[in-house]
Amino acid sequence: MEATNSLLDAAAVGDLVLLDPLTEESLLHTLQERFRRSDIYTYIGNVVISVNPYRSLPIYTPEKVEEYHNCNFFAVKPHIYAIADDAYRSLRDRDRDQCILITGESGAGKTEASKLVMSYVAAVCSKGEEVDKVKEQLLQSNPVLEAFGNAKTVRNDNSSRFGKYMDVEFDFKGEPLGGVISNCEYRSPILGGSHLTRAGDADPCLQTCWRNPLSSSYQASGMEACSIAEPQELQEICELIGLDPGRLERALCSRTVKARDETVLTTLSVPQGYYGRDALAKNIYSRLFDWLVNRINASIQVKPGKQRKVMGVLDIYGFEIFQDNSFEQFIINYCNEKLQQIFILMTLKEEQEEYVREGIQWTPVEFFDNSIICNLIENSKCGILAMLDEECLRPGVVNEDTFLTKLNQLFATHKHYESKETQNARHVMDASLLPQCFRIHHYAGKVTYNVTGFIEKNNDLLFRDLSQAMWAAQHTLLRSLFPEGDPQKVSLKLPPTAGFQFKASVTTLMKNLYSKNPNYIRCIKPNETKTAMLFTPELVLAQIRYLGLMENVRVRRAGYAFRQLYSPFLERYKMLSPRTWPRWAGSDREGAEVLLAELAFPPEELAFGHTKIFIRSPRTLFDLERQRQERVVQLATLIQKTFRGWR
Ligand code: AOV
Ligand code: MG
Repeated sequence: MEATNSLLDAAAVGDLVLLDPLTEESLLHTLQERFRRSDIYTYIGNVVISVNPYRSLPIYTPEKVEEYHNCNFFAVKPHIYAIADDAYRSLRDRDRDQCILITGESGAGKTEASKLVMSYVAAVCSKGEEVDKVKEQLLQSNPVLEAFGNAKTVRNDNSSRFGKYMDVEFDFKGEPLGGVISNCEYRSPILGGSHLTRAGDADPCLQTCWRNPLSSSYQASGMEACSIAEPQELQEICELIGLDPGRLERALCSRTVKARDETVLTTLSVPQGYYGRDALAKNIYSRLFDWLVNRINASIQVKPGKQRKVMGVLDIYGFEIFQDNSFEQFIINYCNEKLQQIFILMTLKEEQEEYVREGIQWTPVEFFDNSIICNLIENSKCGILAMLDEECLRPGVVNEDTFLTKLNQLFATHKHYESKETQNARHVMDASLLPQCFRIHHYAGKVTYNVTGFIEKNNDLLFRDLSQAMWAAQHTLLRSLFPEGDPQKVSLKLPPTAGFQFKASVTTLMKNLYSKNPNYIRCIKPNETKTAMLFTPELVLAQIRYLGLMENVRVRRAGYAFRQLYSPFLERYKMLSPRTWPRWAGSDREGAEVLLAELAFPPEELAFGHTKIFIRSPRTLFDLERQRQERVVQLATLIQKTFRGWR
């Protein structure tokens, strides 16, 4: 095992579970040192940490695929292929559905990682005309989705503007049958829209298509009502979609409001006009994208009724802490909080299952359970999202002040909630917490959210006049994207809020993930300038915190830090006892017992499972390894002497 091999070089430890002492500094130092040696992958148990090298490394060749194919996870250097191989074999041979969860901030390498996993699995599963066709379809769906769903941003030249979850389905032999893609709307339309309007932060091509025709379309008239500034552009759009320009102009500049039995047409103010236009652009784009995903799904879907095993790959963005955090960050961080929760639950569940399988006494160990934070956000009666929905549904003029006041009252004594008021009560002076903000103590750090815009973003409404105008267009595809625009189907019910929809899709996703065996890839971005092999410690340290890596190691260490099958264990350490060296005649387990009894480690440090030996702390393992190295030197000297004697 690499970690134990490099005892004398702690910085090169390949598995952070064995890091001793475990501190933020030692963790950071290890990652930096490994990165310097082009070892971009490091484990925490079977979690892979991947640091983006920003250059192509010769570690993804067919020879490498061969090296990792059917490898022993701990016998080779940490690599994303090792986790892919482990997951695939576990799916094929042990009939366990798998999921691969890839997290990290923008530009950290998540999408690249998901492609590496997919291509590895495609390379090692069987070949044949039919299978190759399926593989091709699955792999080729990605460029199509990227063409429509990715854009250049300041953070990443090829930034995914959508969260992606893909289930790849296999038959009992491990041959791919097809798959299902879910477009997890974490960024779009909520965030997807913002890149259409922020100049210099998005694909110029997208801006030309979606920004210009509408945005230069407005001007304030004397009544502060909006009107179209460039009728020519309106004309062009309408020619493209087959719609009467007058109809679109009306829908962009006014709104039909029903009051009792009367229908009143009111003109929109300039900000309302901008809002409507942006909502329309966002809706066209995101609905088109959903349509595309559905089309791809129709071609890769597996016939119902077939027995299948599933490998899910989740490529979503990680925790975000900016200077100014709004609804988008709140939503994204909520999702990450849920992923952390599922990580804790599943890791502990897995540990527990392994202990039961191995017949070992299980003593639960204290760890931080973040359910309290998840609950603060999602509790259906009094969570922050529920409070926001309540505010959005309140008739009359709504604003964020009452929403914030309510939260401040409700959570005045909550350990993970802070407001200006509670801060004062606690005599904590922090000028950064402004009156319109609240702060949540997430598992990964404290984030201050500014509530301005929460209500509008949560409502995320498309004026009915606009959807009706789109439905009236002759363009068949466009028309089909706005079914609610059919005047026959007018419903008085308000559409669900963005927060409500998001919570529902997170819940579905969590259920799906919880039914599978998890594998984690945590991606880290080493610098802000996309520079090859540059490692900025402060930046990486921030991500170590956001990704909760320290907590990650602690959870992994909750029980026993190290475990290994008896046979390789005995093979490695048998030289430490004359009773087991050079050969042990009994069973591997008995050999390990004899050996460890002789070395006199404290009994609580060890547990003997049915097939594996468990060692509680890294210190004991290192001690074992130190003794082994000393013995190797002794033996080498002895052999040299013996040879000299022969001469
Ligand atoms: P992301 O998916 O995490 O960001 P990407 O996977 O798109 O980030 O990676 C960003 C860029 O980093 C890629 O285009 C590559 O140039 C480089 N890169 C990433 N991983 C590797 C690797 N293993 N080897 C070499 N280069 C790599 V975002 O979708 O923005 O959240 O939204
Ligand atoms: Mg991406």
